[in-house]
Order: sequence, then C-alpha cells, then structure tokens
Amino acid sequence: MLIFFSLVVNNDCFAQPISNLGEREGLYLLWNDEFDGNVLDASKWRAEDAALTKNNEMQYYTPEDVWLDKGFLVLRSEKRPMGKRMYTSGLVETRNKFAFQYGRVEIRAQVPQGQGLLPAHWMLPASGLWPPEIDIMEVLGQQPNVVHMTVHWGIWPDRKKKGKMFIGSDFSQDFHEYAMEWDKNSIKWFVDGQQYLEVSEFVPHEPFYIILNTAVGGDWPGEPNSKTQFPQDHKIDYVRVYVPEIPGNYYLSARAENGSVEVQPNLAVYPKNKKIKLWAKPKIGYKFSSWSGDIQSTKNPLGLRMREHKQIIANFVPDEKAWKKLGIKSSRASSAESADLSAGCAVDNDLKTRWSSKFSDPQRLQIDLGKKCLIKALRLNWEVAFARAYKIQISDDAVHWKTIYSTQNGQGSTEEIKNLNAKARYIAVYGTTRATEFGYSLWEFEVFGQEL
Ligand SMILES: [Ca+2]
Repeated sequence: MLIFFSLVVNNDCFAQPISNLGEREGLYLLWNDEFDGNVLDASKWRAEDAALTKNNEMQYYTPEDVWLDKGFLVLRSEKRPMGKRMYTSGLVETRNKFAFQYGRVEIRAQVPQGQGLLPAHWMLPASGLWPPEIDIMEVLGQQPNVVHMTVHWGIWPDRKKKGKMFIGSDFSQDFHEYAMEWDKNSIKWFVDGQQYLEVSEFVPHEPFYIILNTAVGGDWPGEPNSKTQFPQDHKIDYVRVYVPEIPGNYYLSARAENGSVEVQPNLAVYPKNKKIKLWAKPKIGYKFSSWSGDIQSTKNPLGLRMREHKQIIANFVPDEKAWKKLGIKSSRASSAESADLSAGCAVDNDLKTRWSSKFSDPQRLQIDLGKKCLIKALRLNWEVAFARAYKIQISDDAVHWKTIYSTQNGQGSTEEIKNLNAKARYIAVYGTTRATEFGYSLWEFEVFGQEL
C-alpha cells in the first residue's frame, strides 16, 4: 500500500504534474481530482468567499485566489485589502459535495514559505461539528522543513490533540506527497510514502470532508513580517481518496454542481444487489436535467441496484421559472455581537458582511418584507457559528408568530429550505440551540417567492 515517488533532484521535473493514477492493491479510487481542467470543478469543490473568524487569521478567502494552471490547483496568498482584512488567500473544500469514512487520502503539493503563512490539508466532520479534526499536513511558513500531523478530539472546553512534527528538507522547494490512512482502529500519516505517525486512540467514526488552504497570520504562525514575500502560491497536483475493496460490496459516489444528491439508504458501502434510490435536488434557481457518469438517465428519482462501484453526476440547468429573491425593507435582531455585526448585515446582499448574535440561546433575526408576500423558499448562508436547532416563523403583524419550519439538526454552511407555501409580511429565524460556543452568525438570509 505504501507508495514512494523517487524524486529526481532536477527542478524542471517538479514543474510537471504526475498523472499516472496508480492502482492500489486492495483499494478502490472512490474520488479524485487531478486538476487537469481549465476551471475548478464545482461538483467537487467549493471555493471560500469569506473573512473566516478562526484563530485570529488575517486573510480574506476569495475565489479570485483559486485557479487551475497546467495541471495544478493554485491557492495564492496576496498582500491586498479585502473584506476588512489586510491579506487575501485561497481555500477550497468538499463540504456538502464529498465526504468519506475510512480510507486513504493522497495529496501531492508544493507549499509556500515565509513568516506568517500556514498551508494546510485537513479534514472536518460532515456533521458541521468541531472537533474532531484530522490535519493531514500543516507547515508553518517560517519552518518550511517541518510537517505537522495532528488529530484533534474532545468537546469544548475539554479539547485534546495528538500529533507529531516530521523534520525533513525544505518542503517549499518542490512537490511532496502527503497522505493519511484511516480505518476503524487507527489513523496513519505519511510523507512521500514513509509513515511518521500512527494514532489509535480517539479515532473518529463518522464521514469527513477535505479542506485545502493557506492561512495568513493568526495565533499559530503569527503575523507576516517585512521578509515575507507576496504573492505566494500553494500548488496542489492531485487529491486522491481510496477506500478498501470489500468482496461483494460496492461504493457509490454521487456529485453535483448547482445542487445535491440524496441517496437512500445512505450507506458507506453497499452489499451486492442492494436496491437504492437517488434524488437529484437542485439548488434554488436551478432544475434537474440528467444523470451522467456511470448512469445515463433523465429519471428523478432514479432507482438502481448496486452490482458494481458507481460514480454518478447529477446535472442541473438554470430554471427560468424559478422564484425570485424578495426585497427586504428592514431587519432587527435580538442582539448583536458588536455594532459592525448588526442585523442589517444579514440582508445587504453582501456575502462579505454578517450578522452575529451574542453568545447565548435563544436568539432571533426578524425581517420585514414591506408587504405581504408568498414565501416559497429560503436560503441561510451560515458563518462557522451556525444553529443546530432553529425555527422559521412568519407573522402579519410582527406580534403573533406561526412556525412554518423547524429543525433540531441544522447543518450550517448554506442551507436551503424549499417547498414552502407561506403568506406573510414578516419572517424570522429563531435559534434555540447553537452548534458552537459562539453565537448565531449569518452572512445572508435570503427569501424567495413573489409579492402579493
Ligand atoms: Ca451580508
């Protein structure tokens, strides 16, 4: 299972992507991206567009700093102001697009270097909770010869971690393969095919998604200094996820741009002949057109039997008859973390500004549509501080409220609530349980329908 790329000491060879997808004995290549196209594959990745509030980091993550070039994914870090931050950088993740439980991840990359830069390949639970967290590779730019490998677990405030530093050559000088193997008994970390760490306690047993980024500044690397060079690139040649072959069992990988795929039953692996059903679910503004990949069909939902591994893509097209976004007259909130995180920031059509409540339950964001409207759909663009349990309530007078939707299992990120048929002038998000120790934080709250 161990793969070692013999690295020739010749810088020219490192400018070439490695494209030979090796067969791994006993493993199936469930998901990969070789970054051979011209644009980032939006069925696989989401590029962050936000001033994330983790670790006092100083970058604004913008899709402008994410692109493909000659077979590589490039994440650029720049010194320029955006969204109240002094630096910009790139972050891509597979959240809500791909997650897996147990397997081997291989990422071949060349990292940037310099005080204050923190390139990382890591994973978080698909549930949206933290911890646990698996850090496949982290390198502090001021110590480019040290690879940090870590697993985090525990529940706040009793958080724990276990990891190791591997001291090697300057990893910013060329490409190296960072890999992690995870099964129900242990997690192992590898650099260039050599194992450096195995952790067998507190192994997570839930699906995780993948994140690739370069943070700038923050608690751990500290601020860039006058010697830190900008711009700098974090280049990634490929990301490959292998899962174990299990005789008589098959894997399903389904993906989509502009929508999602729901599978029932949703199993990590399917016994032979298992009957499954797939629903292609467009995001607001789109409609289903077809299935492609290992299945060609225009049926939705689609039923099939698992007799081999399947990789399936759901295709969506813009829907001209989609409900339009409604204008908002005013908004108010039960509290705000600070004056520049007020209720209005959640309805200003700007994904770079957000409302954030005080760090307590319950909290409420209330919107006045100006007149009675038919409300068909909602979109909540959560910051990392999202609601685990919340209700959507409507009112004609902002005094008497009726609940039209309620969940105990909010997933954060971008949540869409569709197939509503409510008539009201006022609408509110009423959060009763926070998913984190922070407050309720929304980049945008969008309402779709029509004026009556
Ligand atoms: Ca906003």
